Amino acid sequence: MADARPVVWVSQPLIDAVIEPLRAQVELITTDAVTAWTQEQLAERLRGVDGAIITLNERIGAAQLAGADRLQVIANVGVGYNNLDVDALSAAGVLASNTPDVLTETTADLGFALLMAAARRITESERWLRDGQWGQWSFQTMLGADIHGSTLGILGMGRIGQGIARRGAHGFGMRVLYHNRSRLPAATEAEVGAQYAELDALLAQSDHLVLVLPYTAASHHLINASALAKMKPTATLVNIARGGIVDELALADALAHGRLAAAGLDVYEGEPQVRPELLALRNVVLTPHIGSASLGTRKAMVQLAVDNLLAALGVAGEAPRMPSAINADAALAARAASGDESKKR
Ligand code: 8YV
Repeated sequence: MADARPVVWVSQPLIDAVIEPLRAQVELITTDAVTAWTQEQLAERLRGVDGAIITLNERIGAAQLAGADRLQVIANVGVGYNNLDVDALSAAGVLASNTPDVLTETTADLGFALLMAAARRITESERWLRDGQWGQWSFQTMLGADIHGSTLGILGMGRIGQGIARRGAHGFGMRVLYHNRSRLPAATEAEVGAQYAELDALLAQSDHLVLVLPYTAASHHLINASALAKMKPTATLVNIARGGIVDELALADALAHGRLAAAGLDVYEGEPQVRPELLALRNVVLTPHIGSASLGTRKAMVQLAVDNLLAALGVAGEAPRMPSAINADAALAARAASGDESKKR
C-alpha cells in the first residue's frame, strides 16, 4: 500500500536527534553529506515533496517552485531568510518559516566575542606569539582599543541588536547608540540601555559599530567607502548580519590604510569564499558564519523548523498554527484564490 504520509526533504545533514523522530510522522528524505545544491537540483528535489527543511545555502525562488505542485511548506533553519523569494513562495501558496528567538543570545555572544577579539587584537596576538615573535616585545606591543566605557554603535535593533546592547550597557559600562528603521519604545530603550541616533551620528560617534540589520535591497553595501569615511579611524566594525551589507573592498582598503582600526567579520558577500584582500590583513578577525553555532542553539533551531513544518502540514494539529511563519496570510490567500484544495490538509 502506498505511504499516505507527507513527504519531507531535508537539504543538509542537521541534528539527527531532532530530525530522525520525524520518521514516525512523515516519509523523510534526508541528505547524508553537506551538499552544494545547484538551482536545477533544488527544483528537482522540491518536485514531489510536501515540505522541505532547508538552510541558508539553498536559494528558493520561482524557478525552484515551478514544478513543486505538492509543496506546502519551506522551513528555513535560520532567522535571516534572504535566501527565500518570499513573494514567489506566497504566490505559489507555499508557507515559509524561519527560526527567530532561539538563536538571539548565542548570536549576540558571538557579536561581542568578535568585537573584543578585533578591538583587543586577540587573534593577531596569538599568531604573533605562535610565530615566535614574543622576543620582540615592547611596551607598545599589541595596543588595542578599550571596550569598557567606550561608545558602542548598533545598526539594526531587532532581538539580536538588543542582546548586544544589553551586554554593552549593563556588562561593560558602554554608552550604547543605535539606529533602526523604527525607533524602539522608550521603555525598551531604557531596559536595553541604548539611545537612538541618526545613521550619520551613529557612524561618527561609535568607537565600535556592530551590524545586525537584515540584508535587503536597501541595506546592500550600506557600509560603503563613504559610510566608512564617516567612522573614526580608531573604530572597530563588526558584521554578524550578512556579508552583502558591507562593500568588502572598501572595508579592506580602509583597514589597510589606517582609516579604520579593526574589523570582526562572521559573514561574507561570496560565502564560503573570502576575498583575498581581507585574508591578507592582520587587523581583521574572520570567522566562518558561526553566529548561532552552539550545540544547544542549533538543536533549538532545527526543532523550531520541525515544529513549523509539522504545523504547516497539519500533522501536529490544525494547519497552519506555525510558531514562526513568514508569509502565512499571503500564502493562504493565494491558495484560497487558486482554489487549490490539494494543499489544504
Ligand atoms: C545560520 C544565520 O542559520 O540564522 C541566521 O540568519 O545566519 C545563522 O544562524 C546558520 O549559520 C545555519 O546556516
